[in-house]
Amino acid sequence: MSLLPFAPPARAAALRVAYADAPLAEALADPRLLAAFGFGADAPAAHADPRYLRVALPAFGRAPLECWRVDGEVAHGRDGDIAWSAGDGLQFGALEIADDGDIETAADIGYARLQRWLAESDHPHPLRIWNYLDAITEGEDDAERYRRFCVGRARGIGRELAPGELPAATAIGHPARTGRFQLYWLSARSAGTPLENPRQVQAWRYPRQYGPQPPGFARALLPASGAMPLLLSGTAAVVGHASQHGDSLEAQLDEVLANLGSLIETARAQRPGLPAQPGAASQLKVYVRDAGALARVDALMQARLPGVPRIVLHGHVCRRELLVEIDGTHG
Ligand code: 3EB
Repeated sequence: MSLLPFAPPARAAALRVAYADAPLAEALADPRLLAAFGFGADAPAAHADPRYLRVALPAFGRAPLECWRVDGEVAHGRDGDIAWSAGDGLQFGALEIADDGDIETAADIGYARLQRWLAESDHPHPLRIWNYLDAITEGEDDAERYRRFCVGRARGIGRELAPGELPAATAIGHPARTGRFQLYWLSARSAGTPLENPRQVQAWRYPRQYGPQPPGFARALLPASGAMPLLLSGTAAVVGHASQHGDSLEAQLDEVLANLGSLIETARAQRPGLPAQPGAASQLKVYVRDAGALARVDALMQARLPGVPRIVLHGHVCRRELLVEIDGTHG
């Protein structure tokens, strides 16, 4: 055994995201798998292994598994209602809260639990958070469920987050009722850098017309480790703070792609090694409001970004007029 005079240099956390056409058991057999996600009704609903999570949004075609892998052995377990895994300076966690119609309370409970978990964790920095909830645009004006969700989320967090601590995020509605608010996240030992989009108003500065509580998320997050991809928040056809292009799905999709391009450009100012365009090293999840438009959106994505792995899902964006949203990873 050698006695090192200094601790070896900390290796940078490496997360690799891939969409894999592999059976779940094969993915879970990999000791470096941090998490695997199934989508739609064909995916297994649950698994004893806490690294597996199903997102019940219907998929266009047979969705692959989304696999997160790290460079190193992964530990995993359950702590009450939280399923978790950790390795290589990164932690995955997932939580579900019953939602009997009061999404404000469900979000409050979920985020209070998440804050407690992070505060006690050795991976205290949330880099990326996903929220899936029922009937996201049901209810009028400030009673709309997404707006109530934003109020409950802020109350559960319990303090104002500084712009420098905002995670990247997604909030999407289930087209069919599940009775559950699903919350999952990627957190890290090291904080990352939240990024904003120069084409968009910061979400946390949205004007009052969008609800009493502006949503607390950054448009993207650049992890501290150069071996990790850029984490892109749910991105819609919002320019400034306003939804664009009325009911033109194609124009909205092109605006979303312009927003993603702008985020990539912003990230490249700090990390020039990131690819300039979405490509084979990107993974995009495309959420489409109308089931009847799934095939068209898939074809448009194939035409615009033929080499980019994608999963097309039936899900509702948090403003009624928004027909499509994309999140993902890049680089
Ligand atoms: C938007 O640009 C679209 O409330 O966590 C995208 C990503 C959106 C995250 C959230 C909301 C959230 O405002 C909506």
